[in-house]
Formats: sequence, C-alpha cells, structure tokens
Amino acid sequence: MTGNTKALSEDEALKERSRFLRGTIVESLADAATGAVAADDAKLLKFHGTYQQDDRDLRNERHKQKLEPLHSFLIRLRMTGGICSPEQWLQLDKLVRKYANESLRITTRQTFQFHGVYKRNLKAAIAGINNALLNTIGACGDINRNVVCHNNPYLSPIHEEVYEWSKRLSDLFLPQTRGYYEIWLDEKPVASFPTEVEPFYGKTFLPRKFKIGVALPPYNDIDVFAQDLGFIAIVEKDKLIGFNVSVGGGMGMTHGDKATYPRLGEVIGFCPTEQLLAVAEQVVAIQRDFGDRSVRKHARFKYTLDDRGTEWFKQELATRLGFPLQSPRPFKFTESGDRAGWVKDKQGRWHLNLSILSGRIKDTEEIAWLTGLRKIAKIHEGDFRLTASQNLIIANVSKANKPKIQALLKEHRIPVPDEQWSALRLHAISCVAFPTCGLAMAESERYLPKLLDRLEPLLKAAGLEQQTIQLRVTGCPNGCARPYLGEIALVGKSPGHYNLYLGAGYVGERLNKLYKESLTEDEIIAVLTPLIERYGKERLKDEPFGDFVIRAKVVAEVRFGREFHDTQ
Ligand code: SRM
Ligand code: SF4
Repeated sequence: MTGNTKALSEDEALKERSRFLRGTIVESLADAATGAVAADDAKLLKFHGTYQQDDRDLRNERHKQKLEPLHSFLIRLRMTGGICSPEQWLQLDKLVRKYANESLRITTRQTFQFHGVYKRNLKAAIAGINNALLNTIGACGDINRNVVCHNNPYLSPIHEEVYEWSKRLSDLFLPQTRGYYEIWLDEKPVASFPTEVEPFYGKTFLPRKFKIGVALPPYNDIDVFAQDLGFIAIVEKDKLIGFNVSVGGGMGMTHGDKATYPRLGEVIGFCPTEQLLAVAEQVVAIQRDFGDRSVRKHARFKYTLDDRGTEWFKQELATRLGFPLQSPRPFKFTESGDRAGWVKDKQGRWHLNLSILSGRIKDTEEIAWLTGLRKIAKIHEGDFRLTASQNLIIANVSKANKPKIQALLKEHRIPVPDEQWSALRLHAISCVAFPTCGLAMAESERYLPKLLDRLEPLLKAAGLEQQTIQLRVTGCPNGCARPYLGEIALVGKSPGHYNLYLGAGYVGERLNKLYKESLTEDEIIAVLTPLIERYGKERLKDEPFGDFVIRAKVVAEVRFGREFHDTQ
C-alpha cells in the first residue's frame, strides 16, 4: 500500500499475521481456565462482531477478592438499514434470553447488540444469529461497518429503492475470509491459507473503522454528515437520479488532545446511481491506501482528508474512477430524528414508531418491553425497523392487525408516544457506557432517564414541551451517540461529571461547541435553566435551540472540525 513511511502500529502487524482474522480464536474459546481470550484474539474478535468486556460495576470488588474481572462479550449484528422480520426477532429474543443478559439493545447504527454473553456461550450465540439468517461479520473492527439508511422504505417506492442501494453498498464491502464460517459455523477449514485472498481489503483490511450512511432528504435521520462516507439521494421528477457524495465525517476525539476532533462530512460532488458502487469502492480504497497505519488515533478517514486536502482527494478519486464527480445537486434537510406514534402510509398500511429510551429492550417493573414485543412479533405480518436514534418502528401493519397490536402494547404497558410526550424525550439519544463499556468515564444510558426528569420541568416552565431540542449524552468523548451533533450534549469527563456542549445544527449540519467543563448534575441544571428561559422568551419563529445559542452569542459557531477546540 502507498501512503505512510512511519513504523506501522502493532495492530497492523497483528492483522497481517492473523491468517485472515483467524488468529488463535479457536484455542482462546476452548481455554476453560479463564473467561477471557488472549489479548490478540480480543482485537481480532472485533472483526467477527464481538468485543470482550468486563462488568465495571464489579471490577473493584473482584480485584479486591483477587478474582479476574467478570468477563463477558458484546455481540453486534450487521443489519443494513436496521430491518428484521418477525421470525428473526423471535430468534434473537430467544438467544438473548438463553445466552445474554435478557435484553436487546438498539444501537445508534440501526442494529442490535447483545450484552453479557459469557465466553462459553459465544459460539452458540453467534451461530444462532447466523441461523436466523443474520450475521455479525465486520460489525466491528477496521472494516466497513453496518451501513445505515433512512428508516422507513415503505414511505414511497423511492425510499425502497434507496434502501436497496444501501444493501448493495453493504455487500460490496463484506469480507471474503472463510475464517468467520470456520470458527462460528464449523465450516471445513480452507486447506491452505496463503491461497485465500481478500480481493479488496488485503491482509491488513482498513487502517481503522469506516462508516457509510445513505440519507433521503428532507430527512437526515441517520446524521449523514457524521459518516466517513455519506450519500444523499437526489430525486428529480419523482425519480432517483443519483447521490451527492459527502466525505470525512466522524465524531471521535480525546479530551484535552487537540489533534483529535469531530468533523462533519463535506459534499464534494454528485454521481448518477449507476456510478454509486464504483465511487464508494474508490473512496474506501483511497482511505485503505493512504490512511495512517502508524497512529491509530489519527487513522480515521477525516484525518487523511485534512492532512492531504480535499482538492487532493477529489483529484485522486477522479484519477482512480477515470472521471470526475459532477457538481453537487441542491438538496435540503428539514427533519432529523424519528417520527412518533402511528403513521399511515399512502397504501393505507400502518407504521408504529415506538420511542425506546437508549434503545434498551428489556423487561422492567414498569414496562414489559421484551415480552410485549415478543408477543407482537408472533402476530406481526410486516417487519421491524430499527432507527439510528435507537428507536423501533413496527412497520407495515394491516388495518386488521392494528387493534391486536394495540391490545398487546396495552397489556405490556408499552407506551405509544403521543402529543403528551415531551419532544426532548422523543429525540434524546445516549450511548451505553457503564457497566459494559470499557472506555466509559461517566454514566450515560443509566443516567439519561434521571437527566430527562430534571430537564423536562424546565422546558415545561418555559412553554417548550413540544419544542424539539436534540439532546445527546455519552459516557466519554468517543462520540457513540454522535454528541457533537447535539443542540445540547453532555460528554462524560469523570464519574458524575460532564462537559456541556451547545449549538449544533438541528438537522445535523453544524457541530456544537464546548460551553462548560466538568459539571455535576446540579451545575448542569443551574447552567441550562437561564438558557432555556431565555430561549423560551427570545427565540425567533421556528428558530432551533442550536441556532439560538449562536445568535445570542452563548457559543461561537463551529464551521470546521479543525476549529472545534478553538477558544471563542
Ligand atoms: Fe462506538 C467504541 C458502542 C456507535 C465512535 N463503541 C465503542 C465500544 C465498542 C467501546 C470499546 O471500544 O471498547 C462501545 C461498546 C459499548 C457497549 O458496551 O456496548 C461502543 N458505538 C457503540 C454503540 C453500541 C453505542 C450505542 O449506544 O448505540 C454504537 C454501535 C454502532 C453500531 O451498531 O455499529 C456505537 N461509535 C458509534 C458512533 C456513532 C455512529 O457510528 O453513527 C460513533 C461516532 C462516529 C464515528 O465513528 O466517528 C462511535 N466508538 C466510537 C469510537 C471513537 C472512534 C474514533 O474515531 O475515535 C470508539 C473508540 C475506538 O474506536 O477506539 C468506539
Ligand atoms: Fe463507551 Fe464512550 Fe462509546 Fe459511550 S461514547 S459507548 S462511553 S466508548
């Protein structure tokens, strides 16, 4: 590969010698003396869609008792555009009750995660997912991840067509190694590994994770500018004519390290539909060949672009394609996030948008989410759609089935969002964080309900209950809930302390800015109270909160990722 001359990172050597991601995973899984796998295998397992974790609630206590951490694994599925059938739902439900912590978790990339799978159950769980005709390959690791797509293909034939393109994009970047099938599905080993090839990725795959998303204006429900590669569908005279191409989005950064920053994708051109796959392939190939393979913190595509310049990139892309991209076509996003409650489409079918806080589907004392949705899956004739805001659509419900589903929702106390719900709650997103995430610095998923309970009265008092404000919470700066696109965002700094960011664009078109550092909950409320009061009184007609805080000079506008850390 071309690009860097610096020493390669250890991860590159590991990929190279891994025999196409096999490593010693089989031996690690068989080692009953520990709940963990060998360190190298833990890295390789990511490419297979699973992460080794430990229960952080128990970490100190087990350390004191000289026990090894309580290891378990998360499993992440690959599920393009977040679609699964009722049969698949039922099989996943069965698997999480048998092998995981009895919960399904909808992620911010429209797929499911299982948490709490012990090593001894890992193979059976992954095999079970494959039996459900789903898989986990390439859901994590230095590879193209789950392709996200606008969330309801039934809305129109064009929605369906755009979804089909996202599936093709996903298939284009699937790894070819048989290692996955040998390890998890007992496929006969390939006789001689040197003859196996990864035609696109090669032995070392990509320098870092890579993410693709497809949006269909006016909805930016997938945060297309947060994707390494975003496609914006362009429709003329009711016909899909092609896609604008956005490059270099990404959220991750490290507190206090200005060399790392979130960045929004730039729209660099337009391609007709028939060129889409060629464009995607060459964009990813440029990152494969020029991305930084020495310093992993600097290995994302956004840094390749900023280091070499967008003009260089456009030129390189045109050379590889044999043609330049056309000029971008006009488009306008006016909506982001999900709709709420029952929606009827043009064919008279119903779609129920359920709001699931942090995407966690489990039975609690208040709501029997897992049981209720299992019963619904048993009678549902349409399918399920997961959204990039961690919500669920029970899609394609017939008029006859609607009352049956309504009865099951009621029986299991599953709330249907209506006009009584605060718009803040409907749009809030949070990452997982404690107890499973090894990188969490503060609570996130477990903190969101409490935070909402304190923020909602402030909005009510200001007459803003129905005003959508994008709220994002994460337990660390890695950005898994895309916090730098929150009009209000809290990013964990240390237990109970958060950095407060304000001012992102309502439809994901502008990053936010650090406003206050390391606040406790009481400090967060104290800081937000006067801002929300002012917004209630001084906002212009239809002015989103993110725009207001910039107009009111509370924070400065961030135009480029590189300016993210600049002081005002
Ligand atoms: Fe993420 C790492 C969870 C979406 C940026 N992310 C992790 C790990 C695996 C922690 C780890 O490396 O040990 C987290 C597991 C927590 C757990 O216990 O489940 C984790 N990320 C998640 C999920 C489950 C959050 C959620 O609440 O839904 C999301 C799974 C998405 C999926 O289905 O594929 C998730 N992660 C994201 C997103 C949002 C997106 O893709 O739209 C981002 C920001 C966009 C981006 O990639 O720039 C994101 N995750 C990261 C990063 C920072 C990457 C960087 O460029 O610096 C890390 C850390 C890393 O890779 O080193 C990370
Ligand atoms: Fe973990 Fe940080 Fe991602 Fe939250 S943002 S899931 S704490 S890595």
